[in-house]
Amino acid sequence: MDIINELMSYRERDIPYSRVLSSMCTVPHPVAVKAHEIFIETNLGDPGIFVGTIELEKKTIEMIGELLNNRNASGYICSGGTEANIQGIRAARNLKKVKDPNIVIPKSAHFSFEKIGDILGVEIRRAALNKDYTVSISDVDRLVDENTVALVGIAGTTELGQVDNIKELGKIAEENGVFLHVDAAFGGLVLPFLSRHIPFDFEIRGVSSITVDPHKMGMATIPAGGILFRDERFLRALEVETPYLTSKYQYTLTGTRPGTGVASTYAVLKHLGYDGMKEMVDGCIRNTRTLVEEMEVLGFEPVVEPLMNVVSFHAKNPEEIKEELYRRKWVISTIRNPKAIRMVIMPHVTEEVIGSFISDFRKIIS
Ligand code: 0PR
Repeated sequence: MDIINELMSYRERDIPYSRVLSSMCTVPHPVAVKAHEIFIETNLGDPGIFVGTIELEKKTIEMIGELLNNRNASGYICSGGTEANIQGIRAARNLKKVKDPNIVIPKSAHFSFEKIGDILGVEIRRAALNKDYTVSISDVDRLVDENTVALVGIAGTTELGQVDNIKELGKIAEENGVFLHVDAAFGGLVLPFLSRHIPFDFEIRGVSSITVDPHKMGMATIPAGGILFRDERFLRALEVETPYLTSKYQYTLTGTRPGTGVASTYAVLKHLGYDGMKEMVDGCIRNTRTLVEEMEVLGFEPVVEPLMNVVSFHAKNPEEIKEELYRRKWVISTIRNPKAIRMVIMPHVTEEVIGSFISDFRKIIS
């Protein structure tokens, strides 16, 4: 057992999630861990062997599709939001063939779009933001031209949890004959469970693809990202031939890929059901409110009133606060524009965690 002890000694140096208020990942649900174990050796890169696992993936996509108002959505469980965004844009680029393709994304988009520009050779045009940090629709309109293959809207921005006006983006997409990819890596498993209806998914006609990551608010084991397309045509646009495998074509970005994400995603959604997921999301929203109230008492105002469980607070010296907290073994993050400290209130950030965080926070600002 020497090796195990050695491994443990490394693992023990990791910071436990109970001290982490900066992450969009969380402790997986116990049923996800169980599912992960059962599927540990599966490889969806060769679906002719893992016949049951690929069937389970179809059911999982159907379940998520239903949540996102499209039972007929097609897609797959991938390594995360980065891969999902790459594949969404790659499908759009392959379907609308132009010589110098560009995409129009909000300035608030996740840094995975930097990689997309580089890998796919599409020009990235960044649209300005409104005062509330949602994308300016008029600026998107200004940036679209005949070489635009896709627009991107964000449903749950990484820094503020803000949701772009996807309805209006959908109209521009339809008017210009371009695709609309919605990055709901985080919000995709939050928004369907909020009491307030915020349209962002396939219910909007112009939406062609959605990124939604079970390894964020789906409490699945890492890696479990998701890309869903309105219909199968998009998957066909991603296919390459795989002559010697059990399947003739492959639409995924990676070859060998785990079935663990599929199983753990399915297990959590099935086990908790709609009501259980709503309860989990409600809890995170409640805790976010508690945190905001406590921070306001200490003189820190949120940059925008949080829609979901991501919140940033204006701060004069965000980096100093972050470092001081890190010394006390708390992890938060910072944003640069505007200068603010950022927190994500995942299921592991309980009321108790918030209480002890605030008590330490008070000490460092006094
Ligand atoms: N789209 C959005 C809106 C995201 O917020 C993220 C990740 C991605 C795409 C990319 O997803 P993957 O990282 O799964 O490829 N947002 C988090 C972030 O950058 C990822 C993260 C998670 C970072 C946990 C740190 C961490 O501890 O903040």
